[in-house]
This record gives sequence, C-alpha cells and structure tokens, in this order.
Amino acid sequence: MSILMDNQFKELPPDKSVDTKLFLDAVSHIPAFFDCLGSKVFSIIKSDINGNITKIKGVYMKDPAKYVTLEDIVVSEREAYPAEWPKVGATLALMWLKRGLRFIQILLQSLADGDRDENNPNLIRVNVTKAYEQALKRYHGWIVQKVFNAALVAAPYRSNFLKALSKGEEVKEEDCLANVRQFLVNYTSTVDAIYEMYGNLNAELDYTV
Ligand code: 0SG
Repeated sequence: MSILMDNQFKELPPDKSVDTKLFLDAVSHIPAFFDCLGSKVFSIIKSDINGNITKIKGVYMKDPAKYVTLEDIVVSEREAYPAEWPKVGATLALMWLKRGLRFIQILLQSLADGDRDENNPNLIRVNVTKAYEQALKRYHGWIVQKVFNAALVAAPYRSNFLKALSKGEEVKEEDCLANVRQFLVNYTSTVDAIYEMYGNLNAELDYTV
C-alpha cells in the first residue's frame, strides 16, 4: 500500500472547518517520510516541520475541547496576544506549516499532471522548482534559497521518489500516480481551507526568513 493512501486526510465538512485532532493525526506522518529521501539536507526541513506540528499540538493539548478546529486556535490566540498576533504561537507555526503543505501539494500535483524535463525524465527538479517558486520562494532570503538549491541537487530520482511513496514496493508508475491523485482530493481542500482561513482572518504575513 502507499504511504499516501495509509495517511489520507479526511473530507472537510460543508463549512470547511478543519478539525484540529484529525489534522494533527494526518500531518504527524509527514516528518518520517523525509527519512526515506536519503540526504541529510532533508533533516533541516524535517525538523522545521516537526517543530511546527509540535507547537500546534502543544496548544491543542492544553484544552482540546476549546480548540476543536484550527480556526478556534488562531482566533483564540488573536484575543490572547493582540500585540504580537499573528506572529505568535500556533498561529505562526500553522502559517509556516501550511506553506510546507502547499509545497508538497504542488509537487505531487505536478508529478500527477506529468510535468517533466524531457531531457532528464527521471529527475523531479522541474516539479520541485515549480512547487518552490509557487509556495515558498517569496518567503525566503538568499541564505535559505541556498538551502533550497542544496535540497534540489539532493532530490531523489523520480523512480525512487515514487517507490518511497509506495513504501519501498515496486508499484507501477500509473498505480502510484493514481494514489497520488486520490490523496490530493482531501489534502488539497484542507490546505486551501487553511489558506482561506488565514486570508479571512487577515493572519497572513509576508516577511522573509
Ligand atoms: C523531494 C524533494 C524535496 C525538495 C525540498 C525542497 C524544499 C525547500 C527547502 C527549503 C529549506 C527550508 C529550511 C527551513 C526554513 C525555515 O527557516 C523556514 C521558516 O521557518 C519558520 O520560521 C519556522 O517554521 C517557525 O517555527 S514555529 O513553529 O516556531 O513557528 C518560526 O521559527 C519561523 C520564524 O518566525 S519569526 O520568528 O521570524 O517570526 N521554513 C520554511 O520555509 C518551511 C519549509 C518547508 C519545506 C517543505 C518541504 C517539503 C518537501 C516534501 C517532500 C516530499
């Protein structure tokens, strides 16, 4: 079975609220995936994403009944820290986490759509670069962009990446991409809903790191 199919995101309710516990359960499987990618450069990204998840979980665990949805957390922090918000607590962690999730979404979508470098069909650099330019680059100064360049060089071959998504099993490319497309349905709606919530609450910031 595929990692993606084992860790599907749940369908959102009509009001598009994102259940905090279900979201944390779903994203908690992402960091371990970086271990399959080989290079140590991915450990920086893994620890960044892990830090975001730990921070959101820390707030949620203080009062699960109060923080049923991600929006409950963000709104509650807006009231608790009016001077610092949104650059504070789980609001900040989720702001960054959603960018990483958007990166993954665009990367997977690009693979599913068949975007390829015809001269190097077994590389995923065009897909990774597309995801980076759309999801992250504008938030990165030149030092972090250099980290991206290192990650790009260390990016796995397309065949190895698809194999890692299939938990190391030899699966036909078309079957793996069918799983990717299936996974993307609820995943994309969840990421979109978080972006929409940040837009509606005016919680998005545009600084670079
Ligand atoms: C398969 C090939 C994959 C290639 C992957 C390339 C990915 C791009 C590489 C970019 C390298 C990013 C390295 C980390 C950068 C971090 O500095 C930034 C900003 O981090 C935030 O900074 C923290 O996340 C915040 O943490 S918090 O939880 O405590 O709130 C906070 O510290 C904040 C600073 O805030 S301030 O104090 O200034 O207000 N992080 C990112 O850019 C996110 C990177 C996500 C990459 C996702 C890649 C997924 C790859 C998946 C492959 C399947």
